[in-house]
Amino acid sequence: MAILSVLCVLIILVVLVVSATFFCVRQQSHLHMKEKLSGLGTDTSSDATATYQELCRQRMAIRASERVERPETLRHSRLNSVSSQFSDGPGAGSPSARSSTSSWCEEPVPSNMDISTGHMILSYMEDHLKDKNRLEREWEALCSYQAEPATCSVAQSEQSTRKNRSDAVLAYDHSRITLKAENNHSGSDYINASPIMDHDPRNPTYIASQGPLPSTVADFWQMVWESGCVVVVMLTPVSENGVKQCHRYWPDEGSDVYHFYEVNLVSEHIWCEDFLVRSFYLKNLHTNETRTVTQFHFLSWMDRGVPNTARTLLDFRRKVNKCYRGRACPIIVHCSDGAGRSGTYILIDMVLNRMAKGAKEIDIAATLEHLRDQRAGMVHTKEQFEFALTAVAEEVNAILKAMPQ
Ligand SMILES: *[C@@H]1O[C@H](CO)[C@@H](O)[C@H](O)[C@H]1NC(C)=O
Ligand SMILES: *[C@@H]1O[C@H](CO)[C@@H](O)[C@H](O)[C@H]1NC(C)=O
Ligand SMILES: CC(=O)N[C@H]1CO[C@H](CO)[C@@H](O)[C@@H]1O
Repeated sequence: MAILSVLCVLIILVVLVVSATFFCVRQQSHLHMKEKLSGLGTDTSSDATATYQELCRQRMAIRASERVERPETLRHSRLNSVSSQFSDGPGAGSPSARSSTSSWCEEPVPSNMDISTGHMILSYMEDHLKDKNRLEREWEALCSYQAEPATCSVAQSEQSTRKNRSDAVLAYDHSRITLKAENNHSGSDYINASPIMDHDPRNPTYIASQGPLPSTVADFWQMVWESGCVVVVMLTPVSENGVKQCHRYWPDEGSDVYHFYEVNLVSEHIWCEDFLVRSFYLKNLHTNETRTVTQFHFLSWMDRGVPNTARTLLDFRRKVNKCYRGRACPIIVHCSDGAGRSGTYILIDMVLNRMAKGAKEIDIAATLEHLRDQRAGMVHTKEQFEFALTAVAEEVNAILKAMPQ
């Protein structure tokens, strides 16, 4: 009996101490928050933004006829007439493909976040960004991180060699996308692409893939088909200073057939200088089944670099996720090698999604190690890692600002 009451008293004491600590931490992060808000506020609301929006409005006016269509609309009402509605050149689209409004707008910031979590994350980010040594140390530790297991015997086999764009990023044996053998085009189930899991170990949230080579375009569409993918995120220009980054794996206009996948370019909509959206109608010629695939193409992110502003990439991400709307299929993310820019994008998206789902603790470095367990070389440079931190902080800041006070 005595032991029991002592235990009870102890438990009550522990609970009291824990809540007191939590309260203090909260108070502190509120303070941090105030500073942070004033700090970040300056770089988002300048004339640069106005100029940028004006530029986009102008673009939009020119390309008003090319607005991207909602995939549902396509599936339900355009199924029979898809081949008649390519809208490639300005003004060339059929009237039914046009949308009445054409003003450029940034995707609104979602406002579903636990406010104290937001504040804690912001001060965590702030500490990282202020203390360059801390960032340096963290990056060094990440550089020496060894994924285990890390064998790539299939990727290195003679059959697969010509399917790798670079030998720096290969798919691990334990974490690679396998193409269905019965559909095999090239006598191999290998493609340089890795499933990336978040929480659910059976269903990948993303597929990180290298940009297709001329010889792997059919494999790429096979992967799109077999994974049930409806959204593709492309983060590289087709070529950069004359260096090929990715084969143009879609038709310039009309349709092309890759092995037995027919791809129709339905629309191409330029949102702004930095990115555009294409809508494809994909048909499996063996079964006659069809699907709409939307490709979001970010144009101004160079190999081993970072985007010009976090704001643009964040708006791009919101548009991707609005189109995706929490479906069950993985999002295919690719750049050239499918690891540097792709890893940075996935890191940002994964962290922000976890936060939106109410995660109380976010460790970006640990999240990156989790990504590197699944694909080699995710996030190539310290600048890219720092960019991911900045982008997360900026989005949290925007979400907090958008919340009712
Ligand atoms: C691919 O298909 C061919 C016949 O169509 C077959 O001989 C070969 O074994 C298949 N390859 C794989 C990896 O399943
Ligand atoms: C697919 O469509 C074509 C032409 O409409 C038809 O000849 C073929 O039998 C269809 N195949 C299947 C598997 O339904
Ligand atoms: C390890 C490996 O097979 N690497 C090859 C992947 O493909 C590229 C381009 O074809 C080759 O240069 C690599 O040697």
